Amino acid sequence: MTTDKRFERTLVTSALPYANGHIHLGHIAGAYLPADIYVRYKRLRGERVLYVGGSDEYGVPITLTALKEGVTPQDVIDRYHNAHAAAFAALGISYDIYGRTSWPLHIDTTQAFFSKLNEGGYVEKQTMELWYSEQSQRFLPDRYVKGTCPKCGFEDASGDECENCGAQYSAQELKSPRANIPGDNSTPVLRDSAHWFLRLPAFADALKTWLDSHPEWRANVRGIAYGWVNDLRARCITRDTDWGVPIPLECEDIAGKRIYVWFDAPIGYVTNTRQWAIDTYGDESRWLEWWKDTGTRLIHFIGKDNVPFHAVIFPAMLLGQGDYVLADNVIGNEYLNVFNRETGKSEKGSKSRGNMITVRWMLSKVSPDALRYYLCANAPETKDAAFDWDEFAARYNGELCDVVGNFVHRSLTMTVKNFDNQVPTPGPLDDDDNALLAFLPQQVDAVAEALDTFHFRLAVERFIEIGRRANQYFDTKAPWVTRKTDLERTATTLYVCCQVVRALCNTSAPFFPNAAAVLADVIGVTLPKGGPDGGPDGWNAAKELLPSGAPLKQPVVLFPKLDKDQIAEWAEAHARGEAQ
Ligand code: B3M
Ligand code: ZN
Repeated sequence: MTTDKRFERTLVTSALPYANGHIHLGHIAGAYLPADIYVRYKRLRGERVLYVGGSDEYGVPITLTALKEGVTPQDVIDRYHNAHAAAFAALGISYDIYGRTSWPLHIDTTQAFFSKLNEGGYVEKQTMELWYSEQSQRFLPDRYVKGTCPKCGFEDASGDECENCGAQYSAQELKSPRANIPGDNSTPVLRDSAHWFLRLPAFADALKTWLDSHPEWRANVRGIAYGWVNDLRARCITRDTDWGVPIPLECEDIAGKRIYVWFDAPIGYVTNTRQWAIDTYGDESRWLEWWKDTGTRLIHFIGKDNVPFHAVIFPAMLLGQGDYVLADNVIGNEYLNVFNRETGKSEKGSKSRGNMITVRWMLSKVSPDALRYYLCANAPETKDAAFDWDEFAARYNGELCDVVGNFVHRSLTMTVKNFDNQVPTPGPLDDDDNALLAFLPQQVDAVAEALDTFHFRLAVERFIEIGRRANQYFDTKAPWVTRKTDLERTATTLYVCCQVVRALCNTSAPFFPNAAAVLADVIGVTLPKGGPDGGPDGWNAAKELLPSGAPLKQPVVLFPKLDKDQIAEWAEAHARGEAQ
């Protein structure tokens, strides 16, 4: 079958978004919705699964935001952490814990990681030349300095990386540097600063062996990972800043320095698992099996830009601990761009263009299920995709509403009305009936196969296909006609339709949790919750038949159609930059 018997439990993580701006649809399509669908599916199967997320609350951009706004970094992270948690909850992203890297427990986890690597000889001190502002009397890490990119000439490049061409370079290479602090655009000077580096080359062989053992990963992720592993260098894991986890060393050189955000952020997955064990069981040791028992299958869901950290650097950090599991898969998604109706072209979502659509804005207009449908059906799995209002309306209205919603509604309405609010008793089954009843369990397995292999677009397409086949059947059998002439035939047709509705109910739950819950109530089935301790199998229950005589409630519209004029209005508001 589809489930891997080697594993006793699945630990799923989604990238920790920076608490420095609102969650937008690009984030959701990449790291969050696919993970949530996967986790809900696993829970429904009754498998043990834990879903860990949280906010990434350190890093230089957060202190820059605070400086610009004249507030503290704590104010910034509180604001966005709360907004993130609310946006995820509204969309039904069902974390078992949504943590924070500013938690005191995270200092403990991060420092333990650092110390263990240091003791193993994997950390080395190097003195490097960095830009220093004499006016502000401070070093200028990352975006605190701007200048001209040495590779492409872009004039707004950061200290060690160009946002325009992606080039990475050392500080001295940056041309025409200037401080980038409110009130300080002075020309900085180069000064020596001591920093600590992770000796990545020491892990090259182990990383290669591990990557070689996973030919099943997506090609994009493997390509990026091998590119890095074949060219490993020691990487700086500290910064000149006071906003970050303190460096657990006793020497003068650590003054004014903290651990680099990309070192502590993935450790946040571990911290949040520890906190979850404390909150759930009052027993911290319950986190250990999820990270250290080889029966755990660890899966990271991320956007493409985070691949090096999850497929190379964090695994090296885990290897250096000696007793952690490594990821069994890293699902790196491409980007969701934004379709511009004026130019007829897709463009990158960006703050300065004002073309981003935040989750909170979008969910003030449309239902979570509608948004989940479009972002899954149009997921940027193997290539970039784009958010396009017309396509959004066409696909949601034309597929989820017209195919699945309409089938469920018309068959349940006819059944309830003509058969006393019960699943009818069928007469003899003909070839059409048998064909559809045989198709259902096959298609439930086909949806499962797509989910097990992380093909979410295909999975939801196969789900819609159940509705398509059922509508063809309904039209062929025309129960609204036979009702007047042949009640037994009508009963048989609607009995078969009830079985389709039952299959749609359970299989829809990972994708459309709200509609699934409503429908389950109407047809009187239970959708097991599942979770970290496992539970009954509610996925294969989709293949069980609803017995004749089972009570049915009055159906409700599962997927209300979106109005064309309304869509046009929202699209215009978006074009005016109001969707931020
Ligand atoms: N915060 C970058 C991002 O949000 C970073 C991810 C951390 S995952 C441990 O894309
Ligand atoms: Zn450049």
